[in-house]
Amino acid sequence: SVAPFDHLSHVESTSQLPSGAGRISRPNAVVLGEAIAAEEVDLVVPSHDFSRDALVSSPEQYQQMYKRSIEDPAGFWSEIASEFYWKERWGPEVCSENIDVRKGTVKIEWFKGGVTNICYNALDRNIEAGNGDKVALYWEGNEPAQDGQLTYAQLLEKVCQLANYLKHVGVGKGDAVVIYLPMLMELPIAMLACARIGAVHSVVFAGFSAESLSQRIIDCKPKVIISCNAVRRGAKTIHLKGIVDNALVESTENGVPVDLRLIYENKSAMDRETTKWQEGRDIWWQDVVPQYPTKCSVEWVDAEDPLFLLYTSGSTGKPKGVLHTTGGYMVYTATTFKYAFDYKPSDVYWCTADCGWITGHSYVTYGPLLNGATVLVFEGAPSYPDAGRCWDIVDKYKVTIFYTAPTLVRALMRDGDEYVTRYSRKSLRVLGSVGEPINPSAWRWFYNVVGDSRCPISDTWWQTETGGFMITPIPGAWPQKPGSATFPFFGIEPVIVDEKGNELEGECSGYLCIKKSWPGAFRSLYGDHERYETTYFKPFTGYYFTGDGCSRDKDGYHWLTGRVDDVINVSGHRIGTAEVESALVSHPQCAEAAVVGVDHEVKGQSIYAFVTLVDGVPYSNEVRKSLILAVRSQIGAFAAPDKIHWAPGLPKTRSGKIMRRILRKIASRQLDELGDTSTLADPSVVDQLIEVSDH
Ligand code: 6R9
Repeated sequence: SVAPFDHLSHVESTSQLPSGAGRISRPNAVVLGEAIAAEEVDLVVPSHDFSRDALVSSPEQYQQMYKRSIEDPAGFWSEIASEFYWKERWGPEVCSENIDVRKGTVKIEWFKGGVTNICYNALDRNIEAGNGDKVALYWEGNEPAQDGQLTYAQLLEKVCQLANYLKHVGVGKGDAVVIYLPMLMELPIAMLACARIGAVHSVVFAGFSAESLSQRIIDCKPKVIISCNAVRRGAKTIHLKGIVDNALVESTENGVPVDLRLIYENKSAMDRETTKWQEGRDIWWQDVVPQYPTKCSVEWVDAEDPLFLLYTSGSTGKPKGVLHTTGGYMVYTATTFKYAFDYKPSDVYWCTADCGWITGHSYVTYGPLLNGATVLVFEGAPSYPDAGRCWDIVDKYKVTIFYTAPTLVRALMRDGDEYVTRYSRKSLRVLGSVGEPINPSAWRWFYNVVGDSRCPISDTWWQTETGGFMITPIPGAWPQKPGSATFPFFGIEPVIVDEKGNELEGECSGYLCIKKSWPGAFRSLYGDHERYETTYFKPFTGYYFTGDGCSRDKDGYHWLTGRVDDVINVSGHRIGTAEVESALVSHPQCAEAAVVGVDHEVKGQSIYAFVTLVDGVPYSNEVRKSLILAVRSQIGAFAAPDKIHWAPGLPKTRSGKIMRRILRKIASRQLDELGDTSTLADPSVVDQLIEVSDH
């Protein structure tokens, strides 16, 4: 069915009613603007005012657009693509694809034959439309007093200077450039400069170890690496240049020396005198780039020419180089940004993700700038100097759209409401969540406390591989349910299948797959198309397999349950780790929880939960019992954890993802198989956990 909204016809007209009349006949629905009680199973209905001004104002309107996008994808996407500048228009076939391995090689192409440039569309096009003096980037440093800004015209000049330099040193179309930078404005500048000259950027998150960096360098063989000498994060100084040096020793030994290292002098963290330097090979950005002209001609590229590689970890083996191309990615990131955040030209948008992850690619750099938006880039840590920093920044820049991860929401929730309520936050209009399922209690806190029960939350489900949002609320269009990513974006046909690949209908739960391609889909894994097919298109033939579990409720809402590799099977009951975690975290004394499965003789697997309690609550048997009771009462006795392991901290990547691989090893006491822990935000957490479990 292309009409996931039929069942909601009873709320379709709320946006036409006078303000306040949106309270629909369901007793458990609230209008946007009302606080939500912790246990309410609810629909949060958009207010009259929000819907009236929204790009998509009603379920009906969404339905019409969605239907069109599925029935006539070529027409739907061509119309949108026509809003961009194309040197040459694409050919007659807007999309050609084969995602069925039985029919041959998997191949996805959008706007083939079209010739364009994403940097031109993000900058020059917006300047020509009269937005040259609009702020493109605000920058807030690690210390509250450090800041800066660039208008669209100024940003273009900076991008052109770097693009000219790169061309001068021999970087051309199709060449790889590795970028290892923190959240300085130079990071999006470097991405855009590569795009302008047709070079392929590969941003490596500046929290990765030398070993991870060298692995990526060896794989993509860049002509240049762009980095900086050091960065301050919170109270720490991190010597990035030293990490680059070590990575390059390793890559050189593996036959991949990188002869040119362009290093930005990040003065607030470290000056050049104290930076270890090799004359001739290392070049200071500030010494060369500003000498180049502020205009740089555009390298026009085919829609299917590569734009970037971004490495992401699989469950096994070396990191995969996810390859995105130009035209489809451009159209898709711009469109998803616009609708999922109900973008208005007056918005000030802040996404807390780092450009080292896909969220920073699509929703710090490309999606917002393609819309001519004002984007805030934040270098620091959200809890420095204290837990109120985010709201201080929101007030300082009058941020209207705030997009973050559930892990940050839960951390801030744990620090207490006063850090939030001390600030006005009046400018906020729309909130966003990404990276993992947001548990309903964190959703409610985000909604009630941060958003003052005024701002809809776009819980955007998507992946590095998908390029942009796949399942996401469109605020203003439909009622939300705390914890649900709601409905598919335009052009996306999600299906839920069972183990055998049969599509399930109605209320169901299973593996989430996608039918047909979409413009932002990745086109390959760099240098390993076979792995691309095996990982994503072979598990369920005829579909793209996401690796996520998902259920659909009776109203058609989608509930992501986490990676299927994190699903636990206890006595034949399939239990999502996220479900158990959500139950644990709903306990008032639980700050955070991570659940893994361990082998069990009788039950197949049993549930093992790592739990961090709220600051000041003593760890006791009483609390342990009441935590188990919370799971029993919210899910069922079968889901009760067999073991609760007190965790002073959880092993997380710097992007906030819990590394369950490590927890599984600790839970099953395979301590000599912990593997690489260098990408953890705080590797010492692991030792603490092992110590605790010895008691
Ligand atoms: C964008 C990003 C992808 C995996 C994905 C899923 C999880 C992301 C989510 C979500 C539930 C959401 N995920 N967003 N789960 N609700 N709103 O995070 O990309 O780093 O590749 O991770 O993250 O499990 O499969 P990536």
